Amino acid sequence: MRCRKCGQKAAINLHEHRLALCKDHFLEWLLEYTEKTIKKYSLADRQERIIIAISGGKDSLSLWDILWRLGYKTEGVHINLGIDGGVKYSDISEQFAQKFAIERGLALHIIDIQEIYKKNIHQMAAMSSHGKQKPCSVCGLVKRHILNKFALDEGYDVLATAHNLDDEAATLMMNTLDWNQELLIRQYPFLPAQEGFIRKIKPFCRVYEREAAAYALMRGIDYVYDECPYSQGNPQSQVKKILNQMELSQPGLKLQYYLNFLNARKTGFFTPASHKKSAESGFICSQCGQPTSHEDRICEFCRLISKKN
Ligand code: Q46
Ligand code: ZN
Ligand code: ZN
Repeated sequence: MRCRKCGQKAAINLHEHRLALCKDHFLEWLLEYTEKTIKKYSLADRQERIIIAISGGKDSLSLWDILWRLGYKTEGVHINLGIDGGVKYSDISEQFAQKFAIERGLALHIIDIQEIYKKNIHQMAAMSSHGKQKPCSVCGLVKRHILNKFALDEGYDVLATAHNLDDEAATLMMNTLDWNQELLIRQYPFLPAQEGFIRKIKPFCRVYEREAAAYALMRGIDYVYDECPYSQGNPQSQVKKILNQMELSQPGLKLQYYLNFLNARKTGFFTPASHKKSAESGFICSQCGQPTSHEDRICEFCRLISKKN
């Protein structure tokens, strides 16, 4: 297998694009492809201050490296959730994020929830009826709240997350399995700013997880290899396995599935106009100032952290 651009031995075969590339041309290609995604969906421009959510994994560090190389104004924010899982998962993730930022002279902000809220994510989850078995839904709520608050308080223009195509396709499948209109409406490469919400973008939404991993390896980026100990067996990883099976016999299936959904939106399906009410709006939380759907004006996050053990 030869690189289509230079004829050297190919390092990766991008089946969905029918394109084989050597290491140098793949690194160049992923930068161009990410830039095309940013332009296609008008995600950001080079004057804007972008804050990127950095987990310390392959996706977020590859995304940061690419946006930095493309000349976007970026800083990173990492949330230490206090997850141990026998491998000191959170502390090691933080170390990889720090190392990456120091090597490139980039600013990384660390938010340690144990320092601020005196509880790690297990303890927060144990206080919620949603989190008794697994902390993921509480973890999602906490991360969304903290990232939004930090980005608004510090005056960034936009919050970027490294959700990749595998994440988006799995989310889409889960949202269609129960026809969750609220979530289908919100699923797009960007979410516009609203009162109390920063604009959010996903520049890797068309990038396969294996491509983000290949980029990190070929670029020599050190990242945390271990998955979060809670990721195994969660519904999203089960759906990912099914989609991976299907992709094996039909290369490009995930990309087509996601892009066809975006095309369907253009014709009016699952667009904000087709469904008027947003889930997280209506009232302002009296404690943190962020939007909430609760009439008593206390948002889900503030309810959670005010609970006693
Ligand atoms: S970090 Fe948090 Fe994920 Fe771990 S506890 Fe679940 S949600 S799996 S992306
Ligand atoms: Zn080449
Ligand atoms: Zn609140």
